[in-house]
Amino acid sequence: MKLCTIGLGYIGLPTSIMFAKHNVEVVGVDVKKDVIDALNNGEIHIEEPGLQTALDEVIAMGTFRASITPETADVFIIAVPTPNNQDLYKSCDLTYVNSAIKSILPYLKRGNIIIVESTIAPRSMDDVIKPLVDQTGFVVGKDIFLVHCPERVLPGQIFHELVFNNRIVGGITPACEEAGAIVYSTFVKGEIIKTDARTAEMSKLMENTFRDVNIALANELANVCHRLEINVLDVIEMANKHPRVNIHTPGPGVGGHCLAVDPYFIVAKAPEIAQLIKLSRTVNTSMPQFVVENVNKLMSNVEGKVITILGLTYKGNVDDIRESPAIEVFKQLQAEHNYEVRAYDPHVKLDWVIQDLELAVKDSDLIVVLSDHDEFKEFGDPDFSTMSNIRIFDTKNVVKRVPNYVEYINYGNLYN
Ligand code: SAJ
Repeated sequence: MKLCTIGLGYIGLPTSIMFAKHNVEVVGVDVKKDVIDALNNGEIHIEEPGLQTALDEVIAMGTFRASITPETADVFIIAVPTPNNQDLYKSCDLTYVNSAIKSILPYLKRGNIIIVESTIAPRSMDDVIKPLVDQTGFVVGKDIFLVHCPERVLPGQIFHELVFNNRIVGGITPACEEAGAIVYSTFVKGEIIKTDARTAEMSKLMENTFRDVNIALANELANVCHRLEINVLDVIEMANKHPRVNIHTPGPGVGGHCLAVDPYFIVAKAPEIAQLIKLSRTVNTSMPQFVVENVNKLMSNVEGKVITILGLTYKGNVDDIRESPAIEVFKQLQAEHNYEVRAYDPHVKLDWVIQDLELAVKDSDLIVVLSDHDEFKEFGDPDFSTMSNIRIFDTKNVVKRVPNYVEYINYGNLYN
């Protein structure tokens, strides 16, 4: 089997490498020349546990190479981004998917399988993507097998989840479902569930929407408890002792290219019906403001004006800052006059991000923890005594051990 993957980002690259590890000949295609060159030189451009070792392995096996142009293959996988449009309900922007599909059309042969892994709005396969393939004259379900197989892996655990998660294979026709299932049986050990394309599209979107709505509930609860001076973290711990309750964890907001994006795809298709989904987005996008208001309160009674943010990524142990609420908090705090806002994140290599923790906290008046990196769990180092006011505001409840001279504040005791 030969596979041509379009898009070598957080999903396309690990997926390509996984197939290559299983002796599939893989050509990974991306529009970014620097990414292609780096990969062909054996260097990865994203952080993901196990990715570098796996790339080394498939390069040594000779089963993976990167290229700027697609080529003929048996299977094509589309794994390009689907951002929100800048319209009223932030609908699904299929520009990259459409151009990826168009880029492979000249290379199609009878018997080819095209799999869209990108997250897409409900009905996109039937209403937008199939018509593009129809233009070739090939008959979908007979000559070409068109499938939506949404990616559902968790960044940080991609290699494990690629193999062990269940896989939804949504075909335009039953023959397409069968063809797609065979492709994934190469390495998937979870169940391979066959269905139609529109059920696959909607179930993927609902997985992330379920999580977003649940996090919104936790964030709203944090707000209510703060107003009523109740320890929200204790409330959640206690309520979750009930066998059928699982309140999620409140935080500075919801980020990443999935939960902060996908629910809008449903809302945009049925805005007058999807009220709860819409409201949950509003609650979650309001959380950076909640953090900033509380930072202002904490800073109101100190002389100094230096704030150090720990963690800029949308969640712990990744390098991804897309839609990160931490970035939003950083921007809002910077916009407030008078503050000197510093950022420290060992996973984010940007010139304005300080890489030395002691330097970042020196003379600082408040540390605000916004990502739950493992590095923040235990602070043996650095010596916080260099701070002017020794206080930590931990929005992720991640810091488990701080020196006893540090005042530690989280959502549970913020109202004190
Ligand atoms: N978060 C909270 N409270 C929680 C859980 C998460 O505030 O209780 C925040 C995180 O800090 C982060 C955001 O939510 O900002 C999203 O993080 P996540 O770990 O829930 O999910 P993602 O975006 O990294 O990956 C999700 C996963 N979907 C589900 O768990 C249903 C993953 O399986 C999908 O493959 C991925 O979206 C995707 O690509 O769609």
